[in-house]
Amino acid sequence: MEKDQKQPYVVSSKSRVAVAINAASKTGEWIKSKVGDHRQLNIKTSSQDLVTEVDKGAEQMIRKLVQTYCPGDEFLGEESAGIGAEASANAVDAVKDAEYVWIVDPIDGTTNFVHGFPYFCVSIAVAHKGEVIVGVIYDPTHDELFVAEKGKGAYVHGNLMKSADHATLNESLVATGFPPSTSVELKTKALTDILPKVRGVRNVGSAALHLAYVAAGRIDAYWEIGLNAWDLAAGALLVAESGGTVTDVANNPYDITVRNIVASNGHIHNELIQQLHNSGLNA
Ligand code: 2AM
Ligand code: CA
Repeated sequence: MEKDQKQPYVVSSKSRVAVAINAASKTGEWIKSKVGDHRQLNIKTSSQDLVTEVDKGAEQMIRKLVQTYCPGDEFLGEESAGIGAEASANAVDAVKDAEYVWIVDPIDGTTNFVHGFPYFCVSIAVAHKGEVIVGVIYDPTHDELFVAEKGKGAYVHGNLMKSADHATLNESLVATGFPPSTSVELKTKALTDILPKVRGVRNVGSAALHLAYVAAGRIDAYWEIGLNAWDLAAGALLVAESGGTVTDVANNPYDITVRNIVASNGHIHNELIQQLHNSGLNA
């Protein structure tokens, strides 16, 4: 009896969502307290690709919570995965068949965090045998918690989210991003081609927030080329659970190896994919 009482408390798979919410909100509050107060700014692949001690500390906080409550689960975090596209792809490959893997971006939007531009978030997903089953995104500046569980819908502040209803590109507000890993020519061609065809184009600098905003119906679609699993996994589930569509740019269904993302309200998906193909984005 006494021995049992000393066993660590291990959550069931259902409660992984509770651990993810707890980790995202605690870590997000700490990150917010560090805006304007980071000490080390290190460059990863270029001066557009940054990391601070806050990114690393935040990842450690989340890792410790996962180890405490879900020992045995695998962990894939941006700051421990290795730098560069190849290292990222290898890190995803190593865990994609795991029973449970936590896919974590401790700060999505690090450049914004460094500059005090108030759009960054914590992104935490759990995949079961490669399928994302939990997605939690917390934006501490706006105190917005986005939560999705596979088959149970997507919520913000506890309210069910539904992606937007707009049926054509010309009535749609869309978003994209410009990660340093992708060719300037491809990014700008897609952007200049689509600008006259949509209501507007936004870029807040965080892939995870763009996906959360598609789920919330605030924007109709989002695409970006050259991202990593941790930027996308939680947000992809939010979009799918809010009734939207998530694929790669070739229109294959989303999985955790996807790097070129197209997420939409569903109604404009094919029109957007065609538009991107016409601009030379097709693989
Ligand atoms: P990050 O802040 O976690 O690095 C902005 O266009 C998006 O691109 C952000 O979600 C950002 O995530 C991501 N990003 C930034 N640098 C990147 C890089 N070198 N490779 C891939 N994605 C990157
Ligand atoms: Ca990051």
